[in-house]
Formats: sequence, structure tokens, C-alpha cells
Amino acid sequence: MHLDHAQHGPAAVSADAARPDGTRRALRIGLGGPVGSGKTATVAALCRALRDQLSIAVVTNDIYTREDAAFLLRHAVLPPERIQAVETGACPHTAIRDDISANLEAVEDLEDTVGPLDLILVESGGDNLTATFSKGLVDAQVFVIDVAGGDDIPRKGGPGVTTSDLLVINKTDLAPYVGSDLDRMAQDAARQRGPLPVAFTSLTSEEGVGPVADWVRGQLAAWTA
Ligand SMILES: Nc1nc2c(ncn2[C@@H]2O[C@H](COP(=O)(O)OP(=O)(O)OP(=O)(O)O)[C@@H](O)[C@H]2O)c(=O)[nH]1
Ligand SMILES: [Mg+2]
Repeated sequence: MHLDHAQHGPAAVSADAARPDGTRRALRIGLGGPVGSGKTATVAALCRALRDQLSIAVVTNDIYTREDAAFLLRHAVLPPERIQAVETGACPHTAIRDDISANLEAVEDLEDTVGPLDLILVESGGDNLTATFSKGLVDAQVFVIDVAGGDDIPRKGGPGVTTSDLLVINKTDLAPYVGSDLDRMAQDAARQRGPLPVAFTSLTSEEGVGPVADWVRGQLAAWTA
């Protein structure tokens, strides 16, 4: 469980950093990655770790259902009015990259109804290695992969692995069972990403999300500075 490399500020400020009334809007962080890598588990753990210090809301994207929002509601990680589901009805990357209107509407609606907010987490539907968020929707993006997907994933690259502001390699607890070599994953990730940070996590314990929570705090400090 460690966070490699130095902290970086939000990589890109999306359009309209201020709200219409001139106040600063929430920092928006997108979480993408392959199906089942642990995006919702990361969102839930981040909410538990940060909700006492920060005003948080979440937008989830599912293709045909509201499963992810339902999971977050069932586990009461935030009050229900702070969780909004977008049903994309198509490839998830379309709704976070090409036509971001439904997601923008959701984040703006959350700011209006439960704001002021410090942080909005936007979870993409699970996709392949090519999904990235529009910079008009989020200020920084996290790409979540897991060790059970194969320890060659960092080497395979793709924009999520190579350019995300934080690469999370989750489910390290499973590495011995699936024969994944974490050192090799760290070396491949560093080769693909240069100075961009990588966090190894296991969400089987409460503290497991610590490196990601620290990174989010760093992003927020840069956002509010
Ligand atoms: N062993 C282990 N299981 C995990 C970990 N993180 C998540 N899981 C499990 O992995 C499964 C998928 O996790 P999710 O958080 O739903 O994954 P997701 O990326 O949101 O999935 P989609 O939204 O369907 O793409 C669930 O059964 C989680 O409990 C982890 O660190 N270790
Ligand atoms: Mg999910």
C-alpha cells in the first residue's frame, strides 16, 4: 500500500471553474477503468474516509441500470440526495467523453441542490483500456485497474494507464492467488507513466484506500489554493 512518485495538482481545469454566482465550484474527479476493477468500492471507501471533513457528492454511470448508485445507497456512504445515477444507454465512454451533457447536468444539479460542495466523484461505467473523461467534465481522472485482470495490464498501456492523473492498481490482496507480480506491475506502470503517480490498494480493509484519499486531499489543496 503505497503512493509512488510526487503529488501533482489538478492536471486540467475544466471550463467554468466558477459557478454562475461567482463562488468556486467543487473539484470534480472522474474514476474510470475496466469492469469490476473496484471503481465503486474505491468511491465508497473515499466517501467513508473523507465525508467527515469534506462536503461530497457522487455521480455514477451505468449502461442499463443504476446498480452502482444502488450499492452506494445500500451502504449509506452518503445521504441519498448526494448520489445521482446517469443511465448511459450506450458505451459508457460516450457519456463521459463525447456527449457529456447528462453528466454535466447531474454535477450541476448536485451543486444546486446539496451544495456548496468540495468534491464530486464521477464514476464511469466499466469499459476497456481506452476510456477517458472529457476535460470539460472533470478536473482530474483516476484510472482503476486490478491485479486479477493480469499483471501485464500496465505494460499494455492505453490512455487510462499512460495519462490518468492517478493510476490505482487495486486488489493487491489477490496477487498471491492469481500469480500477479506487483513489482513488475510497478515497474511497467512507471515506464508507461513517467512521473505520474501510481497507488497500490486493497479495499478489504478500511485503511486500504489511504493512498487514494491522500492524493485526493492533495488535488483539493491545489484546487482551493
Ligand atoms: N479481494 C478484493 N475484492 C475487491 C477489492 N475491491 C473491490 N473488490 C470486489 O470486486 C468486485 C467489483 O468491485 P466494484 O467496486 O463493483 O467494481 P467496479 O469497477 O465498480 O465495477 P463496474 O462498475 O461493474 O465496472 C466486488 O465484488 C468488490 O467487492 C479489493 O481490493 N480486494
Ligand atoms: Mg461500479
